[in-house]
Amino acid sequence: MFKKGVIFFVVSLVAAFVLLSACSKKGGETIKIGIAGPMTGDQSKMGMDFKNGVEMAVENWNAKGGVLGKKIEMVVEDDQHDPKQAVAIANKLVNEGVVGVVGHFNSSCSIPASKIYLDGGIPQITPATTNPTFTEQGYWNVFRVCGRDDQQGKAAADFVLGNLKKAKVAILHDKTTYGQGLADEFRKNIVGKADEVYYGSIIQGDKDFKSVLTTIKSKGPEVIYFGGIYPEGGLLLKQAREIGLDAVFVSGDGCIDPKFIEIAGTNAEGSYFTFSPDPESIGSAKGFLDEYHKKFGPHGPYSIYAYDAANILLKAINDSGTPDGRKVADAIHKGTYDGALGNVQFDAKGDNKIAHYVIWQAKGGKFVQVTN
Ligand code: ABU
Repeated sequence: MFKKGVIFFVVSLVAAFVLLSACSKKGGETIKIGIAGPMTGDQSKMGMDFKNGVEMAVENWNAKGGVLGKKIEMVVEDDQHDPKQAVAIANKLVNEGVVGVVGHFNSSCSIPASKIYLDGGIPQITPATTNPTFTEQGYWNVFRVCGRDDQQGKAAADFVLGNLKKAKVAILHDKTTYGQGLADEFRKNIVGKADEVYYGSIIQGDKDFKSVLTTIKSKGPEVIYFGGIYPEGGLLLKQAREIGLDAVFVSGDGCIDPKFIEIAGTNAEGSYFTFSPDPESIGSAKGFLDEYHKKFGPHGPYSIYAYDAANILLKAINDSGTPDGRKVADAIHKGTYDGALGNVQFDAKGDNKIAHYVIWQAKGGKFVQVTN
């Protein structure tokens, strides 16, 4: 009994110390914001797109004097798309005294990290995490600028059934929170309307998918729907074509990056993807695109989302007049933000009220929006 009391006292003391030291760091010379994502490894293109988008927003704010009378400092951390590493860097960011975090990319990282940010009392805005669980946990501190996989999976199923009019479908995912979640949302929406000839998984990081693809080929699908990210998606498609599996390849936002085409080569041609509308057709995105292209070259799918996420966070710090995380999150909830993507407002859960999915296709070595 005594021992339990002592342990509780020590744990409380350590927690109070960590929180106090994070709070005192918030009162430093600069306002720190965290940027978290896969900065190295096979998904680092996404992390770099995040970093570039946030950097542009921060430079613009700093050019106008920063926020709360202080310069803004970026603290960039690499989660290597590994959930354990995501928790470790989330703790690091909280201890570093960041006022809020833009990140992570992967749902499997954003979800466990969100609890650390919640306990640390800071808001987290993800530009790209689409698994519904992220905003279904009842946390006050989570926001997403992008849409959700229940919307995205339905959009893909509607397209396969209504536009492609395909009836024999194979479904494959990478066993991640995002990949399996998205595949299951797609599956939910084709049940009773199409013939599911195969449902299965691959392992993220594997390079040879010919065995599973040979099994899928024997089932004669007209469509392969893949829930996963471009390193595996590009290879899957390339190897499918190599074994003569010519089903139409359909996937989600995790595959819509030039890296996918780089990996799949000309085999990418004709495949379909769900994603949000092309920023090139959004008037409010023009300034962002011009500046980004000049600074960094071509934008990635989520560069603009990271830019808007950073601006939303910085505007909320400015509007609330304090680095206090709870007050900043309240300001994000109450605010309406006219950014590069247009108007962004969040519902009570932290989801973007106006998120819309359209269909894109790989054509002539690039991605082209094909539906509205
Ligand atoms: N939404 C695309 C991939 C990121 C994620 O895991 O949600």
